[in-house]
This record gives sequence, structure tokens and C-alpha cells, in this order.
Amino acid sequence: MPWPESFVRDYKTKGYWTDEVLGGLPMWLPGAEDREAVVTPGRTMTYGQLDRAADRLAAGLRALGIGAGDRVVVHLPNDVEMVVLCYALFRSGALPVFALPAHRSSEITHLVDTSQAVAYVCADQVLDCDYRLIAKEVLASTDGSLEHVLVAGDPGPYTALSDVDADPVDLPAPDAQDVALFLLSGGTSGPPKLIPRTHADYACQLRMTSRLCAFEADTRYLCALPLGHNFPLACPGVLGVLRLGGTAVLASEPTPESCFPLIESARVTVTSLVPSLVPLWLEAAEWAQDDLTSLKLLQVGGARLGPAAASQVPGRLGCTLQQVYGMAEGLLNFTRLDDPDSVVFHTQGCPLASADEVRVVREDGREAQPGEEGELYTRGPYTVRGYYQAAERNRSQFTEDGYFRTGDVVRRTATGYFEVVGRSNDVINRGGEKVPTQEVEEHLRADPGIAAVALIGLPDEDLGELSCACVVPKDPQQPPTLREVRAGLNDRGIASYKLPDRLVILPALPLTPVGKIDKRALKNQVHS
Ligand code: OOB
Repeated sequence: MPWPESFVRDYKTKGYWTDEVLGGLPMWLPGAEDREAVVTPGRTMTYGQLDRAADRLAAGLRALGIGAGDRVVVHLPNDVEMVVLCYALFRSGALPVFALPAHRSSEITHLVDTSQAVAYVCADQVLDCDYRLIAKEVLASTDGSLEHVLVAGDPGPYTALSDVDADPVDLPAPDAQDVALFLLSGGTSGPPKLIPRTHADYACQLRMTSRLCAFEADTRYLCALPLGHNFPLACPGVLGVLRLGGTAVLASEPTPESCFPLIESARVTVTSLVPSLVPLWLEAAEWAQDDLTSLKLLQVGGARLGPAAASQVPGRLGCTLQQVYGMAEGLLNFTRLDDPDSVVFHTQGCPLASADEVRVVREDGREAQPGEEGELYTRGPYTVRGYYQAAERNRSQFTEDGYFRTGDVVRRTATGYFEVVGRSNDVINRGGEKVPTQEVEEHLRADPGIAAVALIGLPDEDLGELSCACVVPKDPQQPPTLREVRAGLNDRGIASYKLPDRLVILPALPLTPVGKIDKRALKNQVHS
């Protein structure tokens, strides 16, 4: 879904879109060769090493026949291999499809099939999950595009990623208007949609967010959230910091136990979190011995951060807070580094670029006035015009003149800052992890003990929302238990954050006059 020609011209003339493509590193900086590019608890990689490793891997992929335009599903934890792979794929013109670490065979199969991926790159084992078993299930159930399984670590029956290696070859540079990567939608209610982001639009995002967040060559960014998510990847995140010669520090978990020692040892200056982690960090900062004084900026986004937690950040963590309200489809809103506390604590920021067009549309279709609630619509130089291979969804989620209907209910202040109030469609935001209700309901309906089901969000102090499965059992004498329902879903290979937190057994589900499940009534019923 390309941007119309007049927009292309406008974004180029105004300098939003340049010839910059992803995959470059600032090797022209003095001493670049030996600068620290990526730091993990066990390993440091310099810019020189990263640059060469990316070239060798790109050449190795090409030798396997993986090149320009091929889709590659990437399912790796936050580690050096993930960063090298990103640069190798950008350089080779192959397109990463970024899965999240929590995804399991069901989601990966869907991603492989939708993208017609030729390769799946995964870890060997992370905690208790053997990714090679996921590969096996995916190979058994996809429709046949997949030719390569590349494993970081012990490959088992597959190919070791470290063996994908060849002397660098000249590769044709991609065009800046070409798609560079696919992100996954968090905001749609069915299975994740693929979001095609171009080199030009993503480079624009990196440039503008870096400027807004004052990233420089001495910035040291801690990636605590999963690297394949837009927020830590590119807001400005890992790609932003590496574009400028700074250092990306990778944590395997976003917990204080794993991050605080890294902040001290790698002298981290900025990081990003989802709101559900903030109370843990605030509490841990009270007793932890680690020196956190290098930390200058904490970005929080992915779900709404309440003013009570927000206002404690500067005092307890000794850094500036920035609220980030963003989406993989594009639009990013930030509070500014010099905004007064009242704005930083109480709003989710305002758009990154003056070319970001935003509308707040009331239920009756009219434009909302400042302070009035409505759904946020947006279009702009880094907001997509459509999902990949999803014509029907595109008709409902984009307006004819190209605005993306975010599904977020917001209020806009007189100065143009947003407060996110909720969602108009059916996604549960469980601490920043988005639970697509339709997808989970479909899996639940396959349970022979379940006659009807609806998944709803319930308010929760820590996570913002919890998921609750409202189930009408086939046999009222033998209703399923929460444990059984979760085990059944787990067996179907879906990410664990999508398993319901609560189960309510009901004799029937309330219906709207047209016969749809009335989720609003259901929420009231379950809540009271
Ligand atoms: C980020 O991206 P996604 O694609 O996982 O989820 C987008 C949705 C938004 O439509 C909104 O419903 C919710 O997540 N959201 C927030 C929020 N930030 C995102 N809701 C309330 N307050 C916030 N600050 O989540 C994402 C992408 C880039 C940067 C930051 C977050």
C-alpha cells in the first residue's frame, strides 16, 4: 500500500524521506573500529566487529539463496546475534519479520505463512523453551515456503547460524522506498498483522526520535524489552543509538535484577520500559546497591502509565521521565525532555513530527474538541497506509484518504498532547503486551468442553488490564477449570501472555440486539 505520489513528493521535499537506507554503521567516526557497539553481560562487540560480522552473514545468507525481498522470520532473544542478523538482513535486502520471544508455534506458523518466509531464525533454548521444537512444529504445519531453519547456538537437526558465513560480497543497495522490515501489529484483535516499514520511513523515524531524545555518539542505550518490538528497536532504541556511534546494551530480562548491574557496569544513560515494570524498578531502586547515577532518561510506553507511578520516577531513579505513546503502524507521541512535570506525569505526549496528521473522531463521526474523547486517526511520513496482504482489514482500518484508525480512545489537550483513555476495539493491553481477543477466542472454541466463550479485559492495579475468559460450558455439571483452559491453550502453542488470567463460568453470554456478544454488558456483569 504505497503512499500517494503527492505525499511522496511532499515528504521528500520537506526532508522527511531521504536516500538513507537501514543497515549502515557510522564507520567514518574517529576510532569507530574500536568503539563499543553492542554490550551484553557476557560479551562486547566493537563497531568494526559488528560491521564485518554483518557483511559475512549477509554473504552467507546470499550463498544460501536468501536475498533481496525474501522474508525471514526472526525469533531471537536480546543478544549479539540478533543485532548482527538485523544489519545482515538490511544489507542483503532480505526482510526481517520480527516475532516476539513469547511467541510459540501457533504465532510463528501464522507469520511464516502470511509472509511466505523462506527462513526461520531462532535460538536453541531460552529458559525452559526449546525453540528447535517450535521449528519442528512450524515445519509440520506451514504451507511450504520455509526452506531454512537457522539456529543461534546448538542447531540440533538444523543449520547453525554461525555456519552461515562467507567472504563479503558486493550487494546491491536497496532503494530507500523499498520495504525494509515487517513489524507486528499490537492493536488488531485477530492474529497479528504484518506491518511493512520502508527504509525511508524507518530512517525518518530514527532521525527524528534521536533528535527529540537527544541521542548522541556517547549515548548508551539499554535494551531491556524484546529487541524486535518497535519501541526498543527504533524509538530511537538500538537502531537509533547504533546509527550515531553510541552503544546498545542488551539485557536478557527487563527485571531490576538483570538490568541494574548492567546499568552500573555499562554506564547506561537511557532505557525504555512498559508501565507494569515501573513499580518493580521504583521499589528495587530503594534497596539496590547498584549505582544508577549514569541513567539520565527513562522512556515509558506501550500502555498507560498512571500519574502516581510517573511522578515517582525522577526522585527515585534520579532521571528524566519521558512518556511514549506509539504503535508499530507508525505514529509516535512523546513528552518532550523540557516539558513541565504536569505534562510529563499526566499526558502520553504529542506527535513526533509536524507532518504527523492527527484527528480525534467522536462516536458520532464529528471532530472532538479539546478535552473530548474520540478515536485517534493518523497519517504521516512514517505511518503505513496498509497492512501486508490484508485487503479486507485495510478497508476497515484505514480511511479512504489514508488515515489509520488506531482504535485508541484519546483526549487531546488544548496544546495538542494526548491522554490515552482506552480502546475502541477488542484488544486487551496486558501491561503493554497486546492480547488479541478474537485469536484467543478462536483457540478456546476448539476446546470440546466449551460451548461459547468471550475474552474480556478487567482492570488491574499492576498490569492495567487482566484477561478473563467468560465460558459457557458444554456440560454445566463439569465446567472446565482455569488450569485446564490454560493447559489446553498452551498445548495449542500460543504465547503464554495470551493465556487467560481469570475464568468465569456462565450459563449464557449476554447478546446485543443484533445478536453479537455484548462485551460491555459482560464486563459489567463480571465486574459487579
Ligand atoms: C507500542 O506499539 P504496539 O504496536 O505494540 O501497540 C500499540 C498500542 C497503541 O495503539 C495503544 O493502544 C497502546 O499500544 N499504547 C499505549 C501507550 N503506548 C502504546 N496506551 C497508553 N499509553 C501509552 N503510552 O506499544 C509502542 C510502539 C512504539 C513506542 C511505544 C509503544
